[in-house]
Amino acid sequence: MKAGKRLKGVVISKPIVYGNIATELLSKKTDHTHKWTVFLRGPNGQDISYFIHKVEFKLHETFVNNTRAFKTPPYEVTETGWGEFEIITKIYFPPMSGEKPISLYHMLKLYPPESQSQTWPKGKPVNNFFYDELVFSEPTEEFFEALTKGADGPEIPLKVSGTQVFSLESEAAECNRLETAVAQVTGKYNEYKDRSRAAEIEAAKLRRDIAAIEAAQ
Ligand code: SLL
Repeated sequence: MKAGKRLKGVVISKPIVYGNIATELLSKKTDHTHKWTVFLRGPNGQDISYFIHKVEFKLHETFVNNTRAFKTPPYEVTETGWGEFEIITKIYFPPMSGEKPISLYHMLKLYPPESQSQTWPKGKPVNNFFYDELVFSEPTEEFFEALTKGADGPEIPLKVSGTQVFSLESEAAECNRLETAVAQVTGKYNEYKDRSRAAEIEAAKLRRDIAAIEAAQ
């Protein structure tokens, strides 16, 4: 194995889930209104540390020591606070990977969606999670080894359960929804195309009629 040699044509992607969960503080001793946790993890809750060197969460500058770094899981920060802001999660990969760090931008959510704010049960957590994939294009041989050896079991769970809100099942349902939408759009497109053709034929006929009338005058 030659250090740093990249594997041509090889692409490996690793699923991740990141985001935050927040609960309202019911007894407010300070101006802090919520307790929240921002995290990065595998969609199945599985270990992702075998291809990660370090994770940094950059919080709003109103927080003490606002950059929090973790070399081992869990990659998460729990805090209390009073406001929503953007958190930058910077993922560093092992030096032998030659990969640049990746930054994820996440809006910390403390409040339920506007449309549900009236009916939201007191104390019910607010979730704002995202599924994403880290894509490694032409990894180094050493990183390839690490990426493929470390995986423990399926990377996305089959079914939705508890906090595992992304699953193969939900992915398939999403694909179905997209296919239905594409079919609807294609149907509408064809319908308009037919109508537009009919209108063009009609317009051509009218132009001919007008020319004939003009010629007859
Ligand atoms: C806002 N633009 O005004 C945002 C900023 C900052 C939130 C939100 C600090 C907590 C602490 C905290 O919650 N900052 O004092 O430790 O809503």
